Amino acid sequence: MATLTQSLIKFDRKTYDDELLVTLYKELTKPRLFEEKMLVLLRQGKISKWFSGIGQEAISVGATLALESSDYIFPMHRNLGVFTARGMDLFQLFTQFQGKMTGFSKGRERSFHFGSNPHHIVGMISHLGPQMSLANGVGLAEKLSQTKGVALAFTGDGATSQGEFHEALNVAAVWDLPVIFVIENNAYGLSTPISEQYKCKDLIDRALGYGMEGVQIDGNNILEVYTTIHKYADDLRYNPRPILIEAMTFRMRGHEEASGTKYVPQYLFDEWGMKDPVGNYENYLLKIGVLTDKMVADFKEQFREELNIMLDRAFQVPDIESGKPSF
Ligand SMILES: Cc1ncc(C[n+]2csc(CCOP(=O)(O)OP(=O)(O)O)c2C)c(N)n1
Repeated sequence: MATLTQSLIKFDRKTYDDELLVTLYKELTKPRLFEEKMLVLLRQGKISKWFSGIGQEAISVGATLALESSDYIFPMHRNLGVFTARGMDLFQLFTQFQGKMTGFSKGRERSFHFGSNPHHIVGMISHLGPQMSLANGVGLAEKLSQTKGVALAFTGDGATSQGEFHEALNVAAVWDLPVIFVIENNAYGLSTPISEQYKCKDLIDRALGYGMEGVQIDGNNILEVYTTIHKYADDLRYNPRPILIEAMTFRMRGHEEASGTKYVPQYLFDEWGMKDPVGNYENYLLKIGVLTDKMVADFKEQFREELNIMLDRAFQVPDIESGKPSF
């Protein structure tokens, strides 16, 4: 994990108590530690494919913790933090990523294209855009049944160029559906930079065209993500309408781990590395005395140990094809 000497992100704790700040820290750090483990396994040939969300964790985690656990979330391929922040069982997650029967989708889909109804998480649709229309369906059901729930759909900057993005946002606006659309603008859609992706200045400029509110936030600032989504979610429950949120961030690794990053200039990694969401938030909490070095070290050690135990258990589960443990 990046060790930063100073905080480059301006955090505002508002009236949040220490307990909430620490919960946000722990949940923010979990997907990072989880992923660091997965990247090692990938290099050892023990998992076959991985989409990294390193550097984008504040969006998944901040959004998930800002919602009620009954609100439906529609994650994409870089939203590991949604699964961990919703408290999904780590053993089951590992077996999901290994394509085993004990995974959430019983050996199908493997990484990221899975959901879990008990967790109110709808599995990612590979075509990217249709997620947003499905979120509309949930928003409509919530509105008609007056259950006061909201739906939240994630999308990347690349997927905003798909027809379904426009259709979904238009319908959501016309029908006043309680749906939060979160664009994770991480500067690249595979190898296409945003300068070749859209011509408007910012993606929230599109909100005006659909007749909805749009707000741009620092996607690396967990407190800003949490505060913004919490505020809108609470409001949408009583005043249903869609919101477009553009969370600015950066994809710190390749599109997927095998595809490399040759087309990304090094200075962008350097600049965004300094804005690391985990390291900066950790520094901030250390500085204001909410965390101590010992609390940080103990938490990381404990969580890494839990990951190792769950991973060992997951490897023992028989592989569907061979009927034997994996390793
Ligand atoms: C219709 C369609 N075209 C292409 C792909 C392959 N694909 C999967 S993710 C992706 C990049 C999407 O970029 P973006 O929406 O910016 O999300 P990011 O990967 O940057 O998080 C592509 C091209 C796909 N899944 N579906």
